[in-house]
Amino acid sequence: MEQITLLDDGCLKYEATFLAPERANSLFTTLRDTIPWHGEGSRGRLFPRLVAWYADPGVVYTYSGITHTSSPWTPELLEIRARIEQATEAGFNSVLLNFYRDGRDSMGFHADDEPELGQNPVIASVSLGVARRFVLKHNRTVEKHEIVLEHGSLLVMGGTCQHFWKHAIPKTAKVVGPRINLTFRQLQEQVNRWK
Ligand SMILES: O=C(O)CCC(=O)C(=O)O
Ligand SMILES: [Mn+2]
Repeated sequence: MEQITLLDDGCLKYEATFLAPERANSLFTTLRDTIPWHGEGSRGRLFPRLVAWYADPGVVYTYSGITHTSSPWTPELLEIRARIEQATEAGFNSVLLNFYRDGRDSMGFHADDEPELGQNPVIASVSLGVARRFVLKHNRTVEKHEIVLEHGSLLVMGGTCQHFWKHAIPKTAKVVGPRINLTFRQLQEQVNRWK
Protein backbone atom coordinates (compact mmCIF):
# COMPACT_ATOMS: atom_id res chain seq x y z
CA MET A 1 0.00 0.00 0.00
CA GLU A 2 1.17 3.50 -0.80
CA GLN A 3 1.69 5.47 2.41
CA ILE A 4 1.41 9.25 2.75
CA THR A 5 2.26 11.17 5.92
CA LEU A 6 0.34 14.41 6.31
CA LEU A 7 1.23 17.45 8.39
CA ASP A 8 0.88 16.82 12.17
CA ASP A 9 1.11 13.03 11.76
CA GLY A 10 -1.98 12.32 9.73
CA CYS A 11 -1.48 8.97 8.05
CA LEU A 12 -3.02 7.86 4.74
CA LYS A 13 -2.60 4.52 3.02
CA TYR A 14 -3.94 3.97 -0.45
CA GLU A 15 -4.22 0.94 -2.69
CA ALA A 16 -5.82 1.68 -6.08
CA THR A 17 -6.44 -1.97 -7.02
CA PHE A 18 -7.45 -3.44 -3.66
CA LEU A 19 -10.31 -5.39 -5.28
CA ALA A 20 -9.90 -7.15 -8.63
CA PRO A 21 -11.90 -5.26 -11.30
CA GLU A 22 -14.41 -8.11 -11.85
CA ARG A 23 -15.08 -8.43 -8.11
CA ALA A 24 -15.39 -4.66 -7.79
CA ASN A 25 -17.90 -4.67 -10.67
CA SER A 26 -20.05 -7.39 -9.15
CA LEU A 27 -19.92 -5.86 -5.66
CA PHE A 28 -21.00 -2.51 -7.08
CA THR A 29 -24.02 -4.06 -8.81
CA THR A 30 -25.04 -6.19 -5.81
CA LEU A 31 -24.73 -3.35 -3.30
CA ARG A 32 -26.47 -0.86 -5.59
CA ASP A 33 -29.40 -3.24 -6.09
CA THR A 34 -29.78 -4.83 -2.63
CA ILE A 35 -28.79 -2.27 0.03
CA PRO A 36 -31.83 -0.43 1.49
CA TRP A 37 -30.48 3.01 0.52
CA HIS A 38 -32.32 5.87 2.13
CA GLY A 39 -32.15 9.61 2.45
CA GLU A 40 -31.01 11.24 5.65
CA GLY A 41 -30.55 14.80 6.76
CA SER A 42 -30.39 17.26 9.56
CA ARG A 43 -32.24 20.46 10.36
CA GLY A 44 -34.89 19.66 7.78
CA ARG A 45 -32.46 19.32 4.87
CA LEU A 46 -31.55 16.07 3.14
CA PHE A 47 -27.86 15.26 2.62
CA PRO A 48 -26.90 15.12 -1.08
CA ARG A 49 -26.40 11.32 -1.09
CA LEU A 50 -28.12 8.15 0.10
CA VAL A 51 -26.89 6.15 3.08
CA ALA A 52 -27.12 2.83 4.92
CA TRP A 53 -25.46 1.57 8.08
CA TYR A 54 -24.50 -1.93 9.20
CA ALA A 55 -22.95 -3.01 12.48
CA ASP A 56 -22.49 -5.77 14.98
CA PRO A 57 -25.53 -6.25 17.25
CA GLY A 58 -25.81 -3.62 19.96
CA VAL A 59 -23.56 -1.04 18.30
CA VAL A 60 -25.11 2.44 18.27
CA TYR A 61 -23.77 5.44 16.38
CA THR A 62 -24.74 9.08 16.70
CA TYR A 63 -23.59 11.64 14.17
CA SER A 64 -25.08 14.84 12.78
CA GLY A 65 -27.46 14.62 15.75
CA ILE A 66 -29.04 11.37 14.49
CA THR A 67 -28.82 8.12 16.45
CA HIS A 68 -28.50 5.25 14.02
CA THR A 69 -29.68 1.72 14.54
CA SER A 70 -27.97 -0.84 12.37
CA SER A 71 -28.96 -3.67 10.07
CA PRO A 72 -27.26 -7.08 10.34
CA TRP A 73 -24.30 -7.67 7.99
CA THR A 74 -24.88 -9.04 4.48
CA PRO A 75 -22.56 -11.69 2.96
CA GLU A 76 -20.92 -9.09 0.66
CA LEU A 77 -20.25 -6.68 3.52
CA LEU A 78 -18.80 -9.50 5.65
CA GLU A 79 -16.52 -10.47 2.76
CA ILE A 80 -15.21 -6.92 2.34
CA ARG A 81 -14.78 -6.50 6.09
CA ALA A 82 -12.71 -9.70 6.30
CA ARG A 83 -10.47 -8.54 3.46
CA ILE A 84 -9.98 -5.13 5.03
CA GLU A 85 -9.26 -6.49 8.49
CA GLN A 86 -6.59 -8.68 6.94
CA ALA A 87 -5.05 -5.80 4.98
CA THR A 88 -5.10 -3.26 7.82
CA GLU A 89 -4.61 -5.57 10.82
CA ALA A 90 -7.38 -3.57 12.51
CA GLY A 91 -10.88 -4.62 13.61
CA PHE A 92 -14.12 -2.98 12.48
CA ASN A 93 -17.59 -3.42 14.02
CA SER A 94 -19.56 -1.18 11.67
CA VAL A 95 -19.74 0.22 8.17
CA LEU A 96 -21.36 3.38 6.86
CA LEU A 97 -22.33 3.18 3.19
CA ASN A 98 -22.79 6.22 0.99
CA PHE A 99 -24.38 6.21 -2.46
CA TYR A 100 -23.49 9.19 -4.67
CA ARG A 101 -26.09 9.07 -7.44
CA ASP A 102 -24.23 11.47 -9.75
CA GLY A 103 -21.81 14.40 -9.71
CA ARG A 104 -24.28 16.55 -7.79
CA ASP A 105 -24.10 14.23 -4.80
CA SER A 106 -21.25 15.06 -2.44
CA MET A 107 -20.01 15.22 1.13
CA GLY A 108 -18.86 18.50 2.67
CA PHE A 109 -15.70 18.99 4.72
CA HIS A 110 -15.94 17.13 8.03
CA ALA A 111 -13.88 14.95 10.34
CA ASP A 112 -14.93 11.53 11.60
CA ASP A 113 -14.40 12.65 15.16
CA GLU A 114 -17.46 11.43 17.04
CA PRO A 115 -16.56 10.37 20.60
CA GLU A 116 -17.58 6.75 19.88
CA LEU A 117 -14.65 6.50 17.44
CA GLY A 118 -12.09 7.25 20.13
CA GLN A 119 -8.75 9.04 19.74
CA ASN A 120 -6.99 8.66 16.36
CA PRO A 121 -9.37 6.10 14.81
CA VAL A 122 -8.41 3.90 11.87
CA ILE A 123 -11.06 4.30 9.17
CA ALA A 124 -10.96 2.07 6.10
CA SER A 125 -12.77 3.27 3.02
CA VAL A 126 -13.59 1.19 -0.06
CA SER A 127 -14.77 2.89 -3.23
CA LEU A 128 -16.82 1.35 -6.06
CA GLY A 129 -18.09 2.89 -9.27
CA VAL A 130 -17.13 6.23 -10.71
CA ALA A 131 -13.82 7.66 -9.44
CA ARG A 132 -14.28 10.83 -7.39
CA ARG A 133 -11.90 13.39 -5.85
CA PHE A 134 -11.25 13.00 -2.12
CA VAL A 135 -9.88 16.25 -0.69
CA LEU A 136 -8.24 16.70 2.71
CA LYS A 137 -7.76 20.15 4.22
CA HIS A 138 -5.63 20.97 7.26
CA ASN A 139 -7.64 22.80 9.94
CA ARG A 140 -5.05 25.48 10.65
CA THR A 141 -2.86 25.90 7.56
CA VAL A 142 -5.68 25.07 5.07
CA GLU A 143 -3.06 23.05 3.14
CA LYS A 144 -4.84 20.59 0.84
CA HIS A 145 -4.12 17.04 -0.22
CA GLU A 146 -6.10 15.26 -2.90
CA ILE A 147 -6.55 11.64 -4.00
CA VAL A 148 -8.77 10.32 -6.79
CA LEU A 149 -10.53 7.31 -5.27
CA GLU A 150 -10.64 4.66 -7.98
CA HIS A 151 -13.13 1.82 -8.52
CA GLY A 152 -12.07 -1.04 -6.22
CA SER A 153 -9.64 1.07 -4.18
CA LEU A 154 -8.91 1.08 -0.45
CA LEU A 155 -8.04 4.22 1.49
CA VAL A 156 -7.08 3.99 5.15
CA MET A 157 -7.11 7.11 7.31
CA GLY A 158 -5.14 6.84 10.53
CA GLY A 159 -2.91 8.75 12.88
CA THR A 160 -4.19 12.23 13.68
CA CYS A 161 -6.13 12.61 10.39
CA GLN A 162 -9.46 13.26 12.12
CA HIS A 163 -7.92 15.69 14.59
CA PHE A 164 -5.99 18.07 12.35
CA TRP A 165 -7.63 17.49 8.97
CA LYS A 166 -11.09 17.52 7.43
CA HIS A 167 -12.06 15.58 4.31
CA ALA A 168 -14.69 15.94 1.59
CA ILE A 169 -16.04 14.54 -1.66
CA PRO A 170 -16.70 17.69 -3.71
CA LYS A 171 -19.48 17.99 -6.24
CA THR A 172 -18.41 17.83 -9.86
CA ALA A 173 -19.95 19.68 -12.82
CA LYS A 174 -18.95 16.78 -15.09
CA VAL A 175 -21.67 14.30 -15.95
CA VAL A 176 -20.60 11.27 -13.93
CA GLY A 177 -22.26 8.00 -12.98
CA PRO A 178 -22.91 6.61 -9.51
CA ARG A 179 -20.39 5.77 -6.82
CA ILE A 180 -20.63 3.68 -3.65
CA ASN A 181 -18.32 4.25 -0.70
CA LEU A 182 -18.03 2.06 2.38
CA THR A 183 -16.28 3.41 5.47
CA PHE A 184 -15.49 0.75 8.04
CA ARG A 185 -15.20 1.99 11.61
CA GLN A 186 -14.59 0.59 15.07
CA LEU A 187 -17.10 2.12 17.47
CA GLN A 188 -16.49 1.97 21.17
CA GLU A 189 -19.22 1.66 23.74
CA GLN A 190 -21.48 4.69 23.81
CA VAL A 191 -19.81 7.46 25.77
CA ASN A 192 -22.10 9.33 28.12
CA ARG A 193 -22.26 12.97 27.14
CA TRP A 194 -23.94 16.05 28.50
CA LYS A 195 -26.20 17.30 25.74
O1 LIG B 1 -17.28 8.89 0.12
C1 LIG B 1 -16.16 8.98 0.63
O2 LIG B 1 -15.15 8.59 0.07
C2 LIG B 1 -16.01 9.62 2.00
C3 LIG B 1 -17.07 9.19 2.97
C4 LIG B 1 -16.86 9.79 4.32
O3 LIG B 1 -16.01 10.61 4.55
C5 LIG B 1 -17.72 9.38 5.45
O4 LIG B 1 -18.62 8.56 5.26
O5 LIG B 1 -17.50 9.89 6.56
MN1 LIG C 1 -15.70 10.96 6.71
